[in-house]
Amino acid sequence: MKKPSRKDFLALSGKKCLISFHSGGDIDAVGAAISIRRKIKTATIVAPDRISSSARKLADFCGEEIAHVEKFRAGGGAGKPKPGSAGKSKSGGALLPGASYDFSEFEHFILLDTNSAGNAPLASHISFDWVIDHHSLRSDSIRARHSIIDNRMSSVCEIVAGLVGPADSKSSLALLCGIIADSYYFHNASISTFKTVTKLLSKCGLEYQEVLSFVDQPRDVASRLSMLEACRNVAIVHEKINGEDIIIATSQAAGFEADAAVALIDIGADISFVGHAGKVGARISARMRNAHFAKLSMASIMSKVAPIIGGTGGGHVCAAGANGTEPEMMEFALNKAVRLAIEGFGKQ
Ligand SMILES: [Mn+2]
Repeated sequence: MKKPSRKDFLALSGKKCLISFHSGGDIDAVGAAISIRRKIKTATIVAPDRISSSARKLADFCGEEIAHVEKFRAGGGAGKPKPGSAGKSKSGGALLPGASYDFSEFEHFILLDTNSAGNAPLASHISFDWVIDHHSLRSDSIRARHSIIDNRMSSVCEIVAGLVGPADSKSSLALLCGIIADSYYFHNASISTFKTVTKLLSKCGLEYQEVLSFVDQPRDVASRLSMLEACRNVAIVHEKINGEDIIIATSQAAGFEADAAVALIDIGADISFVGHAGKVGARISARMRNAHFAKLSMASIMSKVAPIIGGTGGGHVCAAGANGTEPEMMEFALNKAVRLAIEGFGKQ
């Protein structure tokens, strides 16, 4: 399939487009959505559920409305949402199981920052014709007519910056925020990332420190509680492999498992696996310190572990995830992930 071009993308101008992203929209997903909406003025951003506090601050600053999915519920929607109100309703703005939704007013559907049907709740109601993402392909990848999936990119914002560029200063700011956050403050960046960032920074009209204030939002209380809870429940494996000390931390959290996995790396683990066993679903987040780059891939471990929890997994070398439908298998899946990581190190 031919990679879509800037011209293909700009052909969406004037069309009724729906822009969405993965569950728990972060500043990369929402930043890219804002930037595209400012280019395609006839587009609407629809969040499948809650968005992060930093994403909400960015959307409010840019004056961008992020619509609730509730607005599109067939037979009695919640009415027009206020700007930046996504995630503030009783249901958290999330899709309700069993409810039907009417998105027939839209001609095109754009999915950002994920290619996995399991991670994009709207994929069960919508057939996305555009998928733009920087995660590796998964076995439940959505096959869109136009798809740009490049896991060498730091962020979906970097891909969007290269594809269409920013429409204005706020669009530049939105793209910058996503790149800074998802490159983990340029830990995972290329020369081209820095070139893009220089252009965006000169266009956004703000100093770098001011841009950082959007990315460095105090975390949601629920996220902080989850990180602390993950620390309390942590199981530690310390192995000496080929003369090297390897610390692997595993834990379970009530949510925000990606934040918890990052927190465990920050306090000393080389690799972390944090699971969330919910009432109906199971998710695992895997993280690895950059120092072990190229030795082992978290994406590959997650794709092998995912079938245990009845789902799919993938991502990047240092950051990956899995989701499935069998939470009761979580303990077993986490143990398997640890075994695969140790085996992987042993093979070096
Ligand atoms: Mn991203």
